[in-house]
Amino acid sequence: MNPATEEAFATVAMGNSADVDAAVAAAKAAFPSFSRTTRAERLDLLAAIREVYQRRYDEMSAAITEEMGAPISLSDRAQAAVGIGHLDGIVAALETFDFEHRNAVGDLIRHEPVGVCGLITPWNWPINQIALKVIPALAAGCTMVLKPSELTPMNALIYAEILAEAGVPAGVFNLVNGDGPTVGAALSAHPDIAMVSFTGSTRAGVDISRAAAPGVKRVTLELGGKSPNILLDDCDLEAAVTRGAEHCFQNTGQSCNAPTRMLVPESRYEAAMEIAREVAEATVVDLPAKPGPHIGPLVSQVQFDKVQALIQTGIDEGARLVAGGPGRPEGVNRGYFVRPTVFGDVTNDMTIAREEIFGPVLAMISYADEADAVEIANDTPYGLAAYIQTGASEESQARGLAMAREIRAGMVHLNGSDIAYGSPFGGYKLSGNGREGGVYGIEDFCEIKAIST
Ligand code: TXE
Repeated sequence: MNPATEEAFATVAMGNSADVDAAVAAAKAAFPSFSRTTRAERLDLLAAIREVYQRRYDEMSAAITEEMGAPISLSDRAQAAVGIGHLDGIVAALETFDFEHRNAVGDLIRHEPVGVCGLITPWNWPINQIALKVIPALAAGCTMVLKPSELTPMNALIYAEILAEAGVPAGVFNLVNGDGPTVGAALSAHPDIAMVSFTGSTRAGVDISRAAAPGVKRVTLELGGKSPNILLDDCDLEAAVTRGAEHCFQNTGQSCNAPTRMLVPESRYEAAMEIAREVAEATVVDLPAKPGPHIGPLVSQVQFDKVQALIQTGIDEGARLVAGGPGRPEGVNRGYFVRPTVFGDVTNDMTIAREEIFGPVLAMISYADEADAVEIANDTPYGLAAYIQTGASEESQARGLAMAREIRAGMVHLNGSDIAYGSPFGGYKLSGNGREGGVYGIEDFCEIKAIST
């Protein structure tokens, strides 16, 4: 479905457990030979994938826009670009990855590919999440079965063609489309699958862990978030609020690491809400196919209903509606478009401060002092990302860094900086386990063997 028009534009077959069995059998048959390939052979393979991906870049970008509604400029600049960025991060890690060494006590320590992997991915940054699993699995020497989100199968089909064209040997990579309860559940429980790597909701992550438990499979999970964005009292308020609100609205709020809770010192709270209101009202909501910096629709009716319900809950629980609100933007009567929304007077116990909304909804919370800010930031069941905005002085930046060490989250971004490709991506608490990207991503797909001689 195209979420901007609510019309189907393609038909894709839904797989079933027999398809999973066939795909797993192919991956199992390919494992002995692929797991013995050399580092150099796998580097060549990744280079070939990069080249074909570059060639089909525009097709990838257009597919993501059509099936999940990201504006084409975001797909070009980010959604499709991360497919190459993560590949480069993994290639750099693979070049020097420590597959075998003798340790300090004289034993031989080997990293070996874990086996046949089940990869289950969501729809919000679809090729990002596929690349973050397929590329390190290949780098480690694993074979695999991918089940992409049933909402975004097209980019995954293009990716499968790219891998085939690049020369990935038959059976190494397999794709089965289908839904979670059928194909996802069959992969999670399959006796010939050694590891499941999942990105998606915490609910599905828990189901997958349960299904995988009897087989004692390795399960890595990248789940939801409710990331705090702490503005210190000496930051440039205009710049920090603008950047924070825009980031929260980016991809229509459908990012696991979105800075959804803005923590503002009491003395600057009213001013910050006014700036956020201006940003929300200046944020254009428009068709994904149009070029420009606007935001597009949510991915589906289900997500639309969820976001609408949570906006209403915010109002019902007494938060102050600063901008936006329920319903579609004025004049829009089809597509899963929602209004960029800002809530003030939010307390951290409100539903909109605790649950992942996955829409363009910013919750603004005031704090008394730094200790209070850290406490509120950490008072969440999630722990994926956090953001800290400081003043320009060295002292202020040092204060930000000291605060970063106190935050229980997998990634902390100071002053708008980004985690580089190759650094670990993942979370604490209900945000998951394991780390994707770079050397950590390859390690996740390896068993470790000690050989005493
Ligand atoms: O996710 P699901 P949904 C969060 C976000 C969003 C909510 C629901 O808050 O509003 O989850 O989104 C597969 N066994 N995130 O319902 O169901 C499913 O087919 C095996 C955060 O779309 O988790 C798809 O491939 N697999 C997140 C994938 O899981 C199962 C990104 C994701 O779908 C399964 C997406 C099962 N029992 C949503 N049930 C992030 N971390 O970025 C579902 N799936």
